[in-house]
Amino acid sequence: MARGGARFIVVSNRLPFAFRRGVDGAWQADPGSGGLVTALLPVLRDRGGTWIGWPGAPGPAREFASALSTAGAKAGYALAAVPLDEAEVRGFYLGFSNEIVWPLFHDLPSLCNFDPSYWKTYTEVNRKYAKVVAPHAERNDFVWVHDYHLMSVGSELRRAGCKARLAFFLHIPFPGPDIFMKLPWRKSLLESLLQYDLVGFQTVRDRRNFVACVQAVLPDAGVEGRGSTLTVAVEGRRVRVGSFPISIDYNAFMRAADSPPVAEKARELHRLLPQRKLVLGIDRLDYTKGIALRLRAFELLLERHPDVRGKLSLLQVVVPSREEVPQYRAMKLEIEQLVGRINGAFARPGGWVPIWYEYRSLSRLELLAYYRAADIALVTPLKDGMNLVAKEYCACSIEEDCILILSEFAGAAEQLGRGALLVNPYDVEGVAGALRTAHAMPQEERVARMRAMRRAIRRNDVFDWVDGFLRAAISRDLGDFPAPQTARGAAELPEVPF
Ligand code: GDG
Repeated sequence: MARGGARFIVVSNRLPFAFRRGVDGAWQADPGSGGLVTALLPVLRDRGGTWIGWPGAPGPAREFASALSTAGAKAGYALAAVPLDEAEVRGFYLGFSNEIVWPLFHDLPSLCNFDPSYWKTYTEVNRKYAKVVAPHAERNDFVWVHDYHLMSVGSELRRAGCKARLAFFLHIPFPGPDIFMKLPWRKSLLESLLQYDLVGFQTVRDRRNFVACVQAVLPDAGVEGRGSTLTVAVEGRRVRVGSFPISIDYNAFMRAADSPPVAEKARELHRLLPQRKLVLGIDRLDYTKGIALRLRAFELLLERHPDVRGKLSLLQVVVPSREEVPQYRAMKLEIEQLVGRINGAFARPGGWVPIWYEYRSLSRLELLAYYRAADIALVTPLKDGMNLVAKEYCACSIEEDCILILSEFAGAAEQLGRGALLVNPYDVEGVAGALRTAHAMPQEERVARMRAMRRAIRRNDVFDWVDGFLRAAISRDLGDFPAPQTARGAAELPEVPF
């Protein structure tokens, strides 16, 4: 039951439900199970909150109304849909979000398609989200907007006269000025972000980059304060800017990894790999993940160090994504050619196969069993906001003797850098060297490193992340909203099914 007072409104590109048509042709909603939903659920329920987003399928809002109210009643908070037509999905989602912001913010400006029509549609669609949000958001309410698709929702809400408290969190990195200045709409975008009361980033580096861009583009803006949360003073307003590294539901992952079905599946994998160490890579098919470079590093390891042949196998899972885009199809082909080349050079009939490659999405049970079975995780994105796979792997390493090889350009490196073997993903010799070090690392060192990482994640899990963000949002005269620590109550809620 909702308590009185300020309401909590979450806005994200997609609603946290998967919509599918039932046998009668009507939409049905299946709940998502990510850490973000789990962490926000207690606050949403406690405050009588609303989650607003695109259902992820074309169609007018009325078509989703019944599925949304049934799903909302079960979930314990309200849902509201922002319907998008195909042209909007093309310009706003596939276009501006994925062809401009995604590559630019991951430091790959040469992959950007700065089509001016994308910016126009992005602004219009952000206005559309704001129109759905506005009737739900009154003066003391708290609106938390998520991610790069929706950077202008705050300014559109202000333009519509919204007086609610507005906060924004960016899940991907924020680039430095050298890269950001290439964006033709850099000033408008920064001005939009500065309409929020709080702007949150994954890492101190992202926050620094943002402040440097503000200073470069808006010389009249003043920056005050020190420590983790700064204040940008602009046009008489004060905007808090902080870093809030996202995390996982550590206890839920640890418990699930310890469950009999996961343990059995992990044992099954080991039976298939007697006397061998398993190196795991799990990535969505994307150019930011550095999959081809990682395969080259593995190849180099096998070429230069014959002693590891037959002793290490790489299990590389690539989760299908955006196969309709030619660039992604080409990337898939490159990965598959490399796997073929490496296995062709080193595999022997009836014996060891260097790379096991799977192009599919794993079930939750398989994912956890792979985490549990792997001796070494190879997480080498070229750039990543955080990278939850790295944290989930550590949480599932319940024997505490596994090794994480982690890109120094993943946000997770800021918290896990003391335990992980940090690598530059562009340096194939360095990655091959880290694999060799991992292969030879004594048990004592493995345990010490893994314990340090598990401690860091346990002490800052996803509930702490929600608390920290809300605390920063309310620490300045933000009245009665909402009691931080409520999120930790999630431990008493039914577990999200794996
Ligand atoms: C953004 C930012 C940031 C992966 N493969 C399978 C599977 N997964 C799950 C993992 C993990 C998630 O997907 C991927 O984690 P990311 O951290 O890459 O999250 P994204 O939402 O893709 O990315 C990123 C994040 O937001 C959070 O702020 O860390 O930097 O890009 O949870 O477990 N799950 C299943 N099968 C798979 O095959 N079931």
